[in-house]
Amino acid sequence: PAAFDWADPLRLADQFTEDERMVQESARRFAADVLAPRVVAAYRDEVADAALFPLMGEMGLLGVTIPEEYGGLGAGYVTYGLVAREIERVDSGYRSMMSVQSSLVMYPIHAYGSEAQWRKYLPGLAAGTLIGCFGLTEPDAGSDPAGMKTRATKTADGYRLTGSKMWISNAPIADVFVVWAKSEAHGGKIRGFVLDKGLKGLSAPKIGGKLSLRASVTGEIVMDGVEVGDEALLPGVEGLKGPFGCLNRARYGISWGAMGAAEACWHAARQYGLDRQQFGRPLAATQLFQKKLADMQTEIALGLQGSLRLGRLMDAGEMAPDMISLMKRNNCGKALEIARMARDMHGGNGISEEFHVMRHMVNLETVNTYEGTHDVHALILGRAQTGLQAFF
Ligand code: TGC
Ligand code: FAD
Repeated sequence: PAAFDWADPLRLADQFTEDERMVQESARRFAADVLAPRVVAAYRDEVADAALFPLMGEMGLLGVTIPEEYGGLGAGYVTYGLVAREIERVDSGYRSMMSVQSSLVMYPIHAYGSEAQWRKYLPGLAAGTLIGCFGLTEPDAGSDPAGMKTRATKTADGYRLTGSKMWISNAPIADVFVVWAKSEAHGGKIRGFVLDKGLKGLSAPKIGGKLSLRASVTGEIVMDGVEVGDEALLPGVEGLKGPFGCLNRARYGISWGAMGAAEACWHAARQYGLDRQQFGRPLAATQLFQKKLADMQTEIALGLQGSLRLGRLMDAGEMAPDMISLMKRNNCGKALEIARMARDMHGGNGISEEFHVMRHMVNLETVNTYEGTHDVHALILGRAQTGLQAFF
């Protein structure tokens, strides 16, 4: 029989191309050399370091799927997933910074934008000299974004935007704001706009007091009659399928990222169990400890294999959004359970920042909630298999 690699039980790595492996390796090195040494302090002090964007850009980690002509890597969705996995192995907040920039800002500008918008924004976003954010959620419209109140009214040569967005990753440090609003000139349909920092009436105050995702900054976007020209409109899409088209990519990346965080917790718990002696033997020699490790290994191996299958389908142009709900929901839920288990297996040390598992655990509470909560994705899957709408 073939050898069994406990860390890669189903030989996931055999299924990547040489190019995919190379990008994964450079993302892993970047995460270990640049992100890991700063994460404990960044999390403790709640500092989102804007200087990380140009460093990620230099490594080619921003806009992995965007064509090279606009500064991207021109690679596929499996490569993008592997980058998310490696970054989130260190911290979900760092993956958030990367995935908002790539899937929620560069993707809509590329997929729905004009050539002028591509040229104006994509190279800077890919280099990380521009930071982007994505405003869909509002104080009174979270799981139900169709209930948004933000309005765009037509002016002589553009639009006036009024409303506020809530819980927006990167907003306080953003240069570029992709925001979604109901546009009166388009029959009240949802349209996307790209706003530049510094516009009159536009502000992005930081949301303080977060106990999760503290290495990534989150803010509001306040639009108090912000006036923009016609060229700020994203011309290529109308309706909720605009923001959802972006969310499909980000949710898919999160399915890989959450598994990266789960792997970090699993490996830490295994090592801790081998090192720590109680009752005269390693914790890892006990049946309960081994059962937990087996559960972690199994869920992670299956989760990664599912994300890989989904990535291959996306690269082949054969993805259905419900597949993404299945993988985002399951991998986030399993990662959260694994992180909680790893925290427990570390005993008292598990609550210390030095051991990382509790930081992953509280981060994953956010990851399980944003981009569609665990239950909202259950309702999407329930609707897909019964044909019955259970949202209201
Ligand atoms: P519904 O009737 O289902 O759909 C309305 C229109 O949208 C289209 N659509 C999609 N298109 C592409 N991909 C998808 N996944 C799509 N889902 C829906 C649909 O075809 C329809 O189009 P049309 O042309 O027929 O009008 O809409 P609904 O209002 O019933 O939606 C319900 C629900 C629950 C599915 C949906 O609203 C939902 O997914 N809610 C969750 C909201 C969410 O995910 N918010 C995320 C905010 S961004 C964020 O969290 C970023 S954090 C990032 C980070 O820091 O990493
Ligand atoms: P609610 O929708 O009020 O949900 C509360 C609870 O009710 C949940 O358990 C939910 O599952 C449940 N629920 C809701 N509807 C139903 C139903 N019909 N049936 C049964 N149960 C239901 N948004 C952005 O637009 N851009 C960002 O960059 C962004 N970044 C974020 C960063 C962080 C740190 C966080 C915490 C959030 C971020 N979000 C962002 C917002 C995020 O997408 C929302 O928090 C999420 O979609 C849930 O919305 P809500 O918080 O309003 O919760």
